[in-house]
Amino acid sequence: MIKQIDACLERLIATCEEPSLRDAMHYAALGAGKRIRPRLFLAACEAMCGGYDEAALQFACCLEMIHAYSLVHDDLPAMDNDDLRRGRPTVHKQFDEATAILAGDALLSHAFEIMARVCACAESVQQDYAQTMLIIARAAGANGMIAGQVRDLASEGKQLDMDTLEQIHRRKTGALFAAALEAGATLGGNTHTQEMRKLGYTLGLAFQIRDDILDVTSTAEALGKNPGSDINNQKSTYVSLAGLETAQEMYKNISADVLALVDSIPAKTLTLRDLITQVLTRDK
Ligand code: GRG
Repeated sequence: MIKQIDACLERLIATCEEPSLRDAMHYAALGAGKRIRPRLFLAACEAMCGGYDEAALQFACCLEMIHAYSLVHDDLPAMDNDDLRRGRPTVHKQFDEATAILAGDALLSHAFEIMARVCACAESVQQDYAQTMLIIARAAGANGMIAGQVRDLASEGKQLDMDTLEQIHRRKTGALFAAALEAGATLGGNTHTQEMRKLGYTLGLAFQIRDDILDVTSTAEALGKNPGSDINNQKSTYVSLAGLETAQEMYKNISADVLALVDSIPAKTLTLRDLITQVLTRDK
């Protein structure tokens, strides 16, 4: 699945005609990331209808382009100011700040252009392309991931309570996870979409707790990014609020919730379950 996603990303980014911009977009989107969101989308689609087609692959890649843009912008000096991502220099370090801003902008707009083209070229009304696009757009936008980022930046230097922290991560990380699963299920036949959405939000929170744990227990070499970024930026994390041991206990419980949710969905979720298990046991 990852090979198909990367081949499709290559094709979609190759249509950018500006060589220096194309290079930066390629660097940002095709680095050694885990491709979790597009894989969740395709696995959800497959769970509902037994497979996925070229349109599904393109939607999946749009999710990855939106995710890649968020990483590029999040790493900028005006935000988290990180210089290592996916085991190599961040885009603004490898190129320059202006190029990083523009490559992020281009990845985001390219994703919307591709999704709009899939909708416009649809020959059949059987598959709900427009609804699939809407779910992704809503999650990426002002009431989704970006709202999470705004709240995250505003929280720097403040000691948050657990509910506020959860509300931030629900938008910043959870929204795109939930959209990947809900949109995949929508494209795959428009069933069990709300269960998939709930699963996505729960997985997103689990992912974030794991991220906070790895941030204090792992190394830059293993993670491909510098640990301690949240602490350096004076951000609250599950570990800073609850302590490492309690965060680990929370992680165990939420992981069990995630797997129970997958198992409660009456669809062919074998591939999805495998993928979710990989996400829950990740060490980078
Ligand atoms: C709109 C600028 C902007 C930001 C939105 C999503 C986000 C907010 C910022 C991205 C940075 C960040 C630390 C998000 C928290 C979730 C997280 C740990 C993302 C990293 O995702 P992985 O581990 O990354 O899936 P790879 O590199 O594997 O794709």
